Amino acid sequence: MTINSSAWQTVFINVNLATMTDGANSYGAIANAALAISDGKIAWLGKATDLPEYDADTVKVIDGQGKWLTPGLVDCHTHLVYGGNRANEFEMRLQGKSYQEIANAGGGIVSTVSATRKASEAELFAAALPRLTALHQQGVTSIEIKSGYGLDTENEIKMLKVAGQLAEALPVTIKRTFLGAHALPHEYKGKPDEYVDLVCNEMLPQVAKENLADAVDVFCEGIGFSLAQTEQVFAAAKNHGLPVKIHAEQLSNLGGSELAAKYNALSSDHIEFLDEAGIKAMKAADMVAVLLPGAFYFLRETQLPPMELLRKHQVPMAIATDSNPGSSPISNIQLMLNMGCTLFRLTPAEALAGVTCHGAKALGLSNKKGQLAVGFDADIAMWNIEQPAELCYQFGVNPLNELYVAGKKVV
Ligand code: DI6
Ligand code: FE
Repeated sequence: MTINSSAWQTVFINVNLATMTDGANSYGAIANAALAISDGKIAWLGKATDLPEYDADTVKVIDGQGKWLTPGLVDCHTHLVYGGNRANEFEMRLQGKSYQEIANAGGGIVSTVSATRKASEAELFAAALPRLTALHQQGVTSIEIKSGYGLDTENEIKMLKVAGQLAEALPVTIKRTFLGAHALPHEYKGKPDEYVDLVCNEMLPQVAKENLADAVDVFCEGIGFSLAQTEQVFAAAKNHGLPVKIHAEQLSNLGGSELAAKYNALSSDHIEFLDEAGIKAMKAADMVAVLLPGAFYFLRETQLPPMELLRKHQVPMAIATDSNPGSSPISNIQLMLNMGCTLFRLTPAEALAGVTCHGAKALGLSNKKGQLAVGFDADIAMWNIEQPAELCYQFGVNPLNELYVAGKKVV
């Protein structure tokens, strides 16, 4: 292959690379490396001793002084646009009430729905921006944001528009997910099928028409939507050419992951109660298992996701914050890396793959994000660390040194 170094704009020298091109098997590390960028893409990478000649007068040279580069991080599951907060429910849970009891008593998701409906676009934007900024400052360059606290056409669209505005405000790639089937709004109490009809026949067509979502999600759970209702939403999504994903097997096993596999879903998320049949179906459908240790921690769950079986069947595991007001009020990706290891017993390489290559796959971005590889987007984090495991080992001190998006320095 001939290398056209005259097209390079930037070259990193004196760096170590965690390329994350080997899945969760290893960091894909290259020590004493260099990396070149051309037109926002990675144009070359390898051992420093193999670096082709380039014109140091026209290329910007960045001396990394031995720091590590990883792909920009991916947070593939968040609900970070919402009104209000639920600290009151946190107190109730500390006094012994369960998440389900609070939801059944009219709290939970629907209490955030009231606050979100009341908030203007500007107010929702102002509340979400610090959460997104915090993640971005920790190296996140791609993120998913779900709707699901509007639960009517107008307010679901309002949330998705705010998610779009966030993408204008910060140099972060934002994938939007329509989660109209998140909970039953109070005005449809006792009429879940009518609500699902509204989701399928009014909300989803409008969202698709206005191009406001990249995917469709359903909360398939005893306190959410049944398997049959979930399938109705998936069928409607398919009609509109939108990929699906699912909140499944979080509190019980309804078989949501297997259903999602039938629809070639991008991912099944939470999955503490997932069984081997579901795992096999996910593998056959090339899905990602998205683990959300923040929700597991915050709800003080005890049922661990089936990591051993996921490994055995080589289902790629992503990790995400699930940033939301009820079950994971957390906008900290480093904490998730740490919890992925301490709570879910992932190896640091598995955890890092979870927020890079596998997180990107969960968003349908596996061919351009989440790896340091030639032709991939030059979304690159530079870290003040001596070894990649440090990213999972500590939190509280931000090891991010610099962040690049499409080859431009943004932090
Ligand atoms: N599972 C979750 O973890 C979030 N949504 C869902 O379906 C929690 C949403 C909330 O409690 O506000
Ligand atoms: Fe969630």
